[in-house]
Amino acid sequence: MPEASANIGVVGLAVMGSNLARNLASREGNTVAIFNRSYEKTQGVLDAHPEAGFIPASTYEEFAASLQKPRTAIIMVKAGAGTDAVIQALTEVFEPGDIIVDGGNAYFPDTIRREKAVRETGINFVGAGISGGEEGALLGPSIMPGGSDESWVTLGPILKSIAAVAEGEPCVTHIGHDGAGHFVKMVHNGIEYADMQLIAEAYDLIRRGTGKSPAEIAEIFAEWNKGELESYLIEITAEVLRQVDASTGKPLVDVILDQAGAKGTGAWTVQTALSLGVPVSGIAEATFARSLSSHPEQRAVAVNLPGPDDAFAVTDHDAFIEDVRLALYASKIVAYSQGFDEIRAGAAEYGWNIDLGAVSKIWRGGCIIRAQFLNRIADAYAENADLPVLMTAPYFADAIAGSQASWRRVVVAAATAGIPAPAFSSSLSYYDGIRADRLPAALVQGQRDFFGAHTYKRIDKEGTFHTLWSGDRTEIEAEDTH
Ligand code: NBP
Repeated sequence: MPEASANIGVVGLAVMGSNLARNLASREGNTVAIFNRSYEKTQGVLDAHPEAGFIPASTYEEFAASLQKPRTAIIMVKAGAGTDAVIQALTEVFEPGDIIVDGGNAYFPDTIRREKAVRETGINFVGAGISGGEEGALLGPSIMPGGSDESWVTLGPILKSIAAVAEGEPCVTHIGHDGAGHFVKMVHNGIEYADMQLIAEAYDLIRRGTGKSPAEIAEIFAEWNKGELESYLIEITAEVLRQVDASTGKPLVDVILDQAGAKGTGAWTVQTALSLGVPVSGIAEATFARSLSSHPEQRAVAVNLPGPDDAFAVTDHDAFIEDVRLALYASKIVAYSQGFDEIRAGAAEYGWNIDLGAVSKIWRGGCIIRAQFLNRIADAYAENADLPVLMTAPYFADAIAGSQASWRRVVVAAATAGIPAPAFSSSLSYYDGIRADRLPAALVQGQRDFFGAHTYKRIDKEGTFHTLWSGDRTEIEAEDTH
């Protein structure tokens, strides 16, 4: 058995695990034990990175023996059955007080279940969302750990040592207990879906409205990246649009099949929001837009459906592009506002004490949605930690006030031209809905009472009421039994 000389271990040495292990090994004070189900991968990582000083293990027993107590291991394997298999194996060789971290993309209810089961053995289980992909894992990701306060004491310094740093602060914070970290990572991904869809709609509108080439639009995005939209996603959009396909000489974006894939975190965000009753319409539309794109058999039969007669002709290109920029900014504010709303609702439902300002700060570096903009969110929550609607914070309310005329023009232009802009238009509808003094929900309540005696409340007196629709149509006070 090896000497217990590693302070941290990594299980699972595919792309994410091997990069995370190298990141850990590169930080002072860390000695990293590594294990992979099939030993070839372990050998491959050892051979490729002798400088890392890894301590390899070929069995779970050897792996446990190589770790100092409390033993701390980060699992980076395929989410699902693989994660359960590794947890089972580790609980057999670890002891009470040790810490098992799942750094994969687990669905948060699984993390809640696993934490509960592992806790019974006296071992700590931490579900940690890790964002930033391959490069983030190697150079510094944004990390969203859940789990117990006890495990954070040991884990905190290790995770801080490998996380991205934004404005001098490590992009990691203890999000909350059990599944809180994976919940927040899930919503992060949902916001990412919305942000990407909004950018894609902006590109499409500019291209079809002005006839500019992808390379020209890349320059517009590069310019936008110097202002309030500055973000990793805007930056890489310019790179993607600039790319020329080597085999055809065409813009790469024109030869990529227009069917967007998804690994499911957007769907989880929307499903969870539906269960919590939180309207994350921007994230939902972005998720559905990917689904719509990925049904070629439907698109093939629908392609001949009529659109508007007139061609889309924008006369003032510069003014239109500025309108699209502002529409993108306003819609983005809505998407983030909705995402934070979901985190707030999740925290209330599951009893997590989540600091929303801290969440926005750890997303400033390392992750896919990293952006300047997140500082403004942190400011908003610093001002009022219980802000019920993020976009009502003065900075965002002013930003929308300055954008809304453009936003409305863009949504009108898209609808008139027959160009799909589901995220732009649903964000605007959400904005108009949430700010409405009165909504037609009153009529919906009337309809519900008519066909199902679901009852309604009145604006002018307490109580629950039902109208005798099939009788003399008088109103009676009623208990809501439905
Ligand atoms: P994969 O998701 O491709 O998983 C491959 C790894 O899982 C290999 O090490 C494999 O071992 C191991 N594994 C499997 Br499959 N079943 C196992 C089992 N029953 N017991 C033990 N090990 C098992 O790796 P990845 O792409 O590096 O991703 C790792 C995690 O990180 C995933 O949860 C993924 O969702 C997440 N991820 C996150 C990001 C991000 O940006 N945060 C990006 C990509 C992935 P083997 O070599 O023996 O087959």
